[in-house]
Amino acid sequence: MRKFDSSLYFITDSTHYDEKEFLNRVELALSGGVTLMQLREKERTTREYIDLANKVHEISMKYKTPLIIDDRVDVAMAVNAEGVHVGQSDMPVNIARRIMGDKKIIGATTKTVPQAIEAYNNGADYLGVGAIYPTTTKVKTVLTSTDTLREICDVVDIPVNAIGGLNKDNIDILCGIPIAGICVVSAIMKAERPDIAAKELRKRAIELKIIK
Ligand code: TZP
Ligand code: MG
Repeated sequence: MRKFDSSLYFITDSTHYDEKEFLNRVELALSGGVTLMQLREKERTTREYIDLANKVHEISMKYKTPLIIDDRVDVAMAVNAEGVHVGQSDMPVNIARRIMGDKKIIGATTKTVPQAIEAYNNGADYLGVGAIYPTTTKVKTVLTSTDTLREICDVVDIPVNAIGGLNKDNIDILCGIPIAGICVVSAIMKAERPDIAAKELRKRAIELKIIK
């Protein structure tokens, strides 16, 4: 597995939901057509992270959607997820690659051109770039300009996804930038109907020719 489609990349946030409601929302999002999914947990113990990841993986496999685990190579390997996503203070991409092997997807957060070049040279399969807009999701981040996003797309030869505060009413800012896809948390996670939200977001991004 290293072939993947990052055009509609959904990142989870379980903080406001009990497990049943969370898993239900994950399944709705998958049924709405997300193409790649990331389980992102910041507060759980290792055992809790593994336990939830196993449950989420069971659902994502039903939809044949690759599951990426945020931050933790060990958790990704423990549940045989399709990949891992690392940030600038997580395990470096080249070390994650050495541990995980060639078959796993490794994504990296990069906010500047030098960071993007480094992750690319270290063997990243895709980059997440942002935050494009301020976000309400709990994250330590700064804003990345669309000029920087465009420059990153120009200098690396792997899929680049935009992230941060994106929703169907503001993604027009990405028009004409050769990104591979968009990453969202709130626009799907917090929607009344995650399945409809995913569908509408995809439709709008296709209409705007941001994704295919
Ligand atoms: N990295 C940069 S912004 C962000 C992450 C994980 C959160 C995006 O969440 P939302 O709700 O789509 O703004
Ligand atoms: Mg991280």
